[in-house]
Amino acid sequence: MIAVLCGGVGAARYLRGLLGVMPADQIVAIVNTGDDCELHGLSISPDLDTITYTLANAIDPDRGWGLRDESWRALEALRRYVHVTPAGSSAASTWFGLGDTDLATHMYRTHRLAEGATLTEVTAEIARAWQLGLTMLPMTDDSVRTRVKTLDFGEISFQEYFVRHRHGVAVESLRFDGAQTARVPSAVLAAIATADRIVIAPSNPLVSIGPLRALSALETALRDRRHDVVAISPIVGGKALKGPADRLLVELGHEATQAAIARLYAPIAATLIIDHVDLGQASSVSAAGVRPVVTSTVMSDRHIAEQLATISLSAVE
Ligand code: FO1
Repeated sequence: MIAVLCGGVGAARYLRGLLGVMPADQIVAIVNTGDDCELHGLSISPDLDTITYTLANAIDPDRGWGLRDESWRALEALRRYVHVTPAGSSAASTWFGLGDTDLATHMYRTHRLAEGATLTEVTAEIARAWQLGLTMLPMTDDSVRTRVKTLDFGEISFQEYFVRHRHGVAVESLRFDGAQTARVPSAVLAAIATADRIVIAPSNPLVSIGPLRALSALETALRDRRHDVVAISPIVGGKALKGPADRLLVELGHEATQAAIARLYAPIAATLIIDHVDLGQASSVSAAGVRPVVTSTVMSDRHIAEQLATISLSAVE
């Protein structure tokens, strides 16, 4: 069995590759919920949804989130109420794109949580409905929310930073609200303890993998398996393929280099997979105490994603 620590888009593409090279029932995806938010009374879990829709081949390929062939009538209808909304109310806010068919997923999740189901249970139901085959586990059933301290707007939610401000504002620090008391489900800890390999998907190490590591039981479990943990760098040639990882690394005192990724992951991963273009940085990865493996990490098609998956499975010595 392979356990994969996941954020959103990069993880979803990696999992699609992994599904091409090994049986789905041998894969456990452990997914960040620090990006989760509550809007219009709905419980939204963006990383779980991005993985679900990608693996079901239902994702909008251009946006990388939400459903393909989506319509936006509900959100457009909400605009009618903008001019009557009292100051301080977010009742008619439309900055977060909730498509008409995507709403069904959030409605189902919200209703089941209100009925007393855990997020783990609801996630399993959603995965079954989309016939994903693999096991998808949220990192916790408790509330953990990534909070972003910005220079211009003070502390805001992750989605306000990422979507409302298009991750274009300067960040001073991150905080994972709730992580100190959140419990890690026993299924997550069992997957980490018994997996043949643990892969850290090419996700943002600070805001996607950071929330998982902020759960001390999960961090300890990973440290115990360090030798069997392979991380895939989300940085290629000093840039993030998607999202603000490069910028955040610099703003938060690291660098957008493989050495910086290796230093971040050194306590929990013995191996780091980096792209060919960064071959020259392999020695700096070794200097951080992590074994570099060099291959193509840009998953521009399914074939490369499968190749990367195969290499990640054999990368542990
Ligand atoms: N990303 C955006 O850039 N703009 C959106 O309006 C947006 C809406 C959205 C709705 C549901 C959902 O599951 C994801 C959504 N995302 C949107 C993606 C999400 O903000 C990010 O991909 C992740 O949180 C970062 O991994």
